[in-house]
Amino acid sequence: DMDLGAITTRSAFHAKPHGLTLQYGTAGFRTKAENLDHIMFRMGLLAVLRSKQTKSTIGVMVTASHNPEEENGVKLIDPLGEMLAPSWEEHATRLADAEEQDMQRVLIDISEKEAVDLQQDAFIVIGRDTRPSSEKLSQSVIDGVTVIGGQFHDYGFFKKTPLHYMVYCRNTGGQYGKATIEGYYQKLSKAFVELTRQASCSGDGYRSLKVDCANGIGALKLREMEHYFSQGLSVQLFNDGTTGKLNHLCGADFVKSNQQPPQGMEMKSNERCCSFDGDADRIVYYYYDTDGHFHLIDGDKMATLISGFLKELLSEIGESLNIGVVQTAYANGSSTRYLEEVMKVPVSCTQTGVKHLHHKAQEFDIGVYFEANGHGTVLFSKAVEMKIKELAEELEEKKRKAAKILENIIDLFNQAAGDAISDMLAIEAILALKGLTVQQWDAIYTDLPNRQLKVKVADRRVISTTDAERQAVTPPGLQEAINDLVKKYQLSRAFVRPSGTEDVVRVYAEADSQESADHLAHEVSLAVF
Ligand code: 16G
Ligand code: ZN
Repeated sequence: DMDLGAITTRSAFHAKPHGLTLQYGTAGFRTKAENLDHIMFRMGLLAVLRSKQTKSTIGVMVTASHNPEEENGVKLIDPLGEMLAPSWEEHATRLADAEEQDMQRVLIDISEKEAVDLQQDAFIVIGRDTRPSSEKLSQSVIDGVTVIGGQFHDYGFFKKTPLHYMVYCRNTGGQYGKATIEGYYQKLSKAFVELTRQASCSGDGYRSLKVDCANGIGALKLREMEHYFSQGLSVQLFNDGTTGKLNHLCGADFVKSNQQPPQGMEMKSNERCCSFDGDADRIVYYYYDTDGHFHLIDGDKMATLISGFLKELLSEIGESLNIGVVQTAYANGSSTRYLEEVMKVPVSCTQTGVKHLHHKAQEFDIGVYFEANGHGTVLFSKAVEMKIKELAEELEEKKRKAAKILENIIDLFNQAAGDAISDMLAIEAILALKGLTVQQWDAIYTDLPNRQLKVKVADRRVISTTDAERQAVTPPGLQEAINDLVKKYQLSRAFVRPSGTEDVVRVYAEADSQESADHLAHEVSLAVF
């Protein structure tokens, strides 16, 4: 049983700041690190209840990804490496908001509602990012886990992104690869090296890439695993955390939202470069052309490259497996048009946040999902995995070759959640196999000029949306105002949505010229007030 007395006593050491209310949002809880201690303790408690209920290992990750260094956050990872189930997000919010004297009641209530077997063992795995506040906060998680009788393993700071993968492996009996960091790195690298070997007859063989690590975890991870894949790719790291501040003027989020290169990186024209975000689950590519123009290659173009490549392989093996791409409202209009009209790939649109895309992608035999900001991966159904294994033994040479490539591609994509390194290796392998330069990849289609803005408002929750966030429902009149503004421009589109990670409203606009996109975004942001 739960020792409620002990929980209450411990909880006093993790007191909730008075009047603070927080919501479990798109990426868990996020706010200033100094306001998170009680949240961490309570999420430790909640993770144990979830573990008992699912009879599985649950993950707790302490990170605020691309947010400023002073902020932090926490999210729970469900048994198959997925984001926490929605009903439990509500429990998380309730538990976080409970005043000290109500905690016991809320805990009992959650246990009863979810029919948690309190006799059941619980096991929690914990990971954290490199923020200065993360270590102490993860101690508070552990405090919560242990006081309610859970066991745990702390993977420490350099092992964050694969935490999804670790949770998945522990719960699927290791059939998906060894549940160690080492095993994960090796599996990815082996698949990558085999693919580049298959490519070396066509491509230029040796490849190199510049990587901006946002002064975050990606640098540590790359340094650890580099030697496993160095036969196929040499990486040169920038913003590796030795001097700069996390996500400050660098990283995938900075590059994508400012549409400019990170500071601290030396770029020559036509050199292929990429940026991770601080926790290394996003990646964007870019280069300077010979005229000195900066070209960004975002998640949409990665999805296009990958799905095009997979479609070619499928036609070579002659299987009619269905492949689909999942995007969000932020996807550039040109990418959606290209995928649907030229590549004839079905495209779905979901709300922002990996869990929504992930869920939708599971509906396809092969589901490619990417947010424009560079979060994404590819999911393969069990049936596809089995079919491909069979075909890899096939006698006919062409089919067998294609199936072998697919086998490695399946190994390369992290099926539990996107990971910048796994995506990077997959992209590098595909470029090598297809013999494409970064310019040729970029030229698949031309992005519509676009602009993102954030607007501070008194209460961002007055804005609610529908149709995968493309239409505003409230406040009344807002959508009509946006419609009228959009009509003034060519090839235009705009939407607003409340952020799930910051106290702002986000505005997105695209149009036929940068000037029009900027104007439209500005006008829409005025309409939000
Ligand atoms: C979180 C989400 C990311 C999304 C972003 C949007 C995960 C793992 N991360 O970082 O997918 O793009 O939030 O932030 O789901 P926003 O709601 O502030 O625009
Ligand atoms: Zn991230």
